[in-house]
Amino acid sequence: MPNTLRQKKAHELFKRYDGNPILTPGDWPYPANAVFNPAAVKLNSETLLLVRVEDMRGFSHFTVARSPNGFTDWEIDPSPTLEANQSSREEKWGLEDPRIIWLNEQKQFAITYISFSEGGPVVSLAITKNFRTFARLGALLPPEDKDACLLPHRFKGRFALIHRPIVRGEAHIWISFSPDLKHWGDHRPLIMTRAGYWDCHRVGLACQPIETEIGWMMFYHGVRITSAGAIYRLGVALLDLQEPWKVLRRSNEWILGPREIYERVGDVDDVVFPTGATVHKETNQLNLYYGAADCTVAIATANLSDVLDYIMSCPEVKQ
Ligand code: BMA
Repeated sequence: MPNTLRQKKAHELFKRYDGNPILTPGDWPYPANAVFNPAAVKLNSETLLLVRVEDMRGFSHFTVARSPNGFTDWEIDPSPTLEANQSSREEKWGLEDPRIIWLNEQKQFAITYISFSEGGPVVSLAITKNFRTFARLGALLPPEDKDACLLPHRFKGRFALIHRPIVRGEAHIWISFSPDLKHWGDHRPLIMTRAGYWDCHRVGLACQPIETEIGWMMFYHGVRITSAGAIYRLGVALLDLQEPWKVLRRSNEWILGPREIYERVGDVDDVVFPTGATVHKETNQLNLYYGAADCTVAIATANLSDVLDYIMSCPEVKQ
């Protein structure tokens, strides 16, 4: 049963916060060119963002920003929280686009992020209990690969990683499996680009997948390249809860796209790029954190049941 009288349309699901953008380079305690594409997690009654910060050389690192309500009063670490080890070839050109999940078995947070190596972007993993000290577990798969997140537990004995390798120049979302978080295999395509649609050129995971009663709610970004450049928009799919390599539903329409000036104009125009979300059970609210035009952090909120109703109205996927 829909929870509202009229089911919301794709573009009505998310409401942008009036105070957007919530974090800008001007808020930063040290010089920064851009602050964007943050991972998000709830930690002790606070919202913690691990924000990608681009320095004045064009290299990125991560800095923690904490807020009591997820919207305002951000307390930003005074210096970078997690930086690239630039003497390693793997991290030579910085760290980008983190996603966070809680690993049930390890009882630690897992951060999947991109190390920009000399050979291209690689998916890397670090774990932490407190976002102060981190254990780096290294690169998981060879370049070129981006937009990755682990799922929080094993499936039939194996961990699962959603990621976006470039294969023969094509950019589809894949899922891979590992017995130990180190050796990855059984790679399978999950969500493919769609000729003609808004997501025809590239797709990639957006925020961490969200576990619901009816499946994993998986937001993803889709790219169309136009004569004026690329447009990054957001879509949603539903993965099977026990067998997440099965896609159950996928939206035909995008649900959030560049519209406001802070999304339309920046270092890279026309980009909404969600990389983190928090779910607030008391209010059934989903807070989606996204990079806007590769410059600032913005937030849009949705009612979780509205999104689920919407996904269930989307076409079933035949695999
Ligand atoms: C993607 C990533 C993101 C970036 C986006 C838009 O490929 O590199 O970090 O926000 O492009 O420029």
